[in-house]
Amino acid sequence: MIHTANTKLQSWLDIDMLHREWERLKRMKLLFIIPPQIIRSIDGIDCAPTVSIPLGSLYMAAYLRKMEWAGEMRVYDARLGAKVTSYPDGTKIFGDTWDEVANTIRRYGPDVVAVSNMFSWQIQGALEAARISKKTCPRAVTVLGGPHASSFPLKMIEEEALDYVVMGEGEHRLHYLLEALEKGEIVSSQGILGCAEDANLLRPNKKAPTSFIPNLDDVPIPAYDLVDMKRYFYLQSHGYAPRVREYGKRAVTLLTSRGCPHQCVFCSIQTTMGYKFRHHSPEYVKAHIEHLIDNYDIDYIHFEDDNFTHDIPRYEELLDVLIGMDKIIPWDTPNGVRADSWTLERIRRTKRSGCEHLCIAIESSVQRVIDDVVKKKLDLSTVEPVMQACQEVGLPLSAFFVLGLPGETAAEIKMNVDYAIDKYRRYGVYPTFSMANPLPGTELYDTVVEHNLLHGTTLSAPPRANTIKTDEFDPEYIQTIYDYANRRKTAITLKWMMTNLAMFKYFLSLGLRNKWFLKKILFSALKGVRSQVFFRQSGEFAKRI
Ligand code: B12
Ligand code: SF4
Repeated sequence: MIHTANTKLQSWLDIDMLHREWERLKRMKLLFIIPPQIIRSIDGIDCAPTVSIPLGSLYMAAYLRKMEWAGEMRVYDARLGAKVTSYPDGTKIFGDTWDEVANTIRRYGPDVVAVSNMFSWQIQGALEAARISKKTCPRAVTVLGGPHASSFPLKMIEEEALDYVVMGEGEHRLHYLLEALEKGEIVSSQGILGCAEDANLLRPNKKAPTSFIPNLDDVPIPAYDLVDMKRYFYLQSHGYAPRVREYGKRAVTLLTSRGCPHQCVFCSIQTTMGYKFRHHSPEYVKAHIEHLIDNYDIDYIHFEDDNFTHDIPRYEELLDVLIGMDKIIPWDTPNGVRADSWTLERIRRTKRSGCEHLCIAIESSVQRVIDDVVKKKLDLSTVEPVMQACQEVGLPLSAFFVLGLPGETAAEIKMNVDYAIDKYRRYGVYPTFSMANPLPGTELYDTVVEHNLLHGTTLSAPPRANTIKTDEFDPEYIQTIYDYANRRKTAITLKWMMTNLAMFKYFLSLGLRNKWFLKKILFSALKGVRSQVFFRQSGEFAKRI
């Protein structure tokens, strides 16, 4: 009797298990892919590869969970393999090899592959990942998203290996797409292109053709549990961090808002994140930070909002949150914040809340250039008092300057560099110079294309590439002035390192552990020394500036 009952129970359990297994097999499988990084070189030196937590994919995954999407998902960051492979065609990648990428896709057998691409200059890697996916798993639907896809959707949808291109924020769009695919419905929604005709659904606004999530708190805290956070911290503290100020800490990037209402000519943020400044509530930010401390023991935050200090009352509320935390977490703003809107008291509170380094975006020391060329809303007269105040409070400050925008005169570019160096001498404001880069989706890009100002053929060139020529200056001049700026900066850096032994030791230990980092440092130092010598010797060269 007992035996029969047990057998019945057993077979009932088995049926239940089989049923569950069947249900599991029926569930859609989604694979997020962050492709290996393509290594490009400038002046014969390879750009150092970097690794960072893939926030975009983790936000989308968290949103799918919140919406109780019934499928199964995995995040595959192919960069985490952290090795370099060279291919016969001369390309080099960092992370897993393309064969390993194919094997991972094959093993998981996804129904949908969601490829993420953050930088235009890395788009080839994203397209290759989609092609490999089509080859290894032809039935899987491929989707591409990220800033480049948002700027060039029509170009991207021409790619055979891509079934869909998603523009702008992906959380609600990916959810909609997955549900439509599951139900076998026709996909028709603004910002999702399955073919060129879907562009008809876009808004007429060229720069921000999609709508954006109105209430950011609707997006839950990123699904960090889907990635190996320890691996990111490990690689970041071994020289693969994009930001060097981390001192090997467990640092994270945090965004408390998205979008920016300004329209600087070189900035492409509106295409992905829109003009409207939208922010999380202070409660959300507090919960996010606490989640990261409790689960991942983080000890450093990079606030990378597009315009972190745009809304001053909300910034003050954020400071209240940071000051009120059980433990003060050190933070910085490596993406740059507004150079105005600061008072001595605000800077004091900023420091008290844990800020270890502020970075302001000045761009040019010439008001005409700021107004007419950069088109940034900034009153230059407000900047110097901020420098003085930071010096008084003892808050380290750095500043961004951009060199070589069409419309600038050669003299103005030189004035910009001299201003930056002068401000370092007087207030210790560390300068960061960039060459203007026509990012897809920007006014600068349109100007460069329209007036044929492109030097060479490389649009979406890697950072530090010199791509613009005008009647006023040629790329050689920009290179000269850039080298001049960096020559003067090298002296500053060396002095700074000597007075900061801890930093010097840290750089040295990173260099010993990571050949990319070592190369980068040696290259910068050599370039600095080379231009010191070169500038002294070559009267002709020196005359140009
Ligand atoms: C943080 C940051 C960095 C950090 C990254 C660290 C990190 N933890 O990720 C670092 C320091 C590496 C960095 C460096 C640079 N950056 Co940056 N960076 C950013 C920033 C401010 C935030 C990135 C982020 O986390 N966004 C948040 C998530 C939610 O957004 P997301 O990744 O775009 O994903 C969303 C959508 O794009 C979409 N989506 C993304 N992938 C997919 C995939 C699918 C399938 C779908 C459906 C949707 C989808 O949905 C996501 C959720 O909404 C962005 C601006 C921004 N607000 O995004 C610039 C940005 C990405 N950077 C930019 C640039 C230009 C650079 C530099 C080239 C600057 C320079 N001259 O040095 C360098 C490149 C360095 C390198 N090695 O390649 C540009 C890229 C433009 C472009 N077309 O290339 C951006 C857009 C800023 C801008 N103003 O234009 N950056
Ligand atoms: S550079 Fe900064 S201020 Fe200018 S549009 Fe971009 S995010 Fe806004």
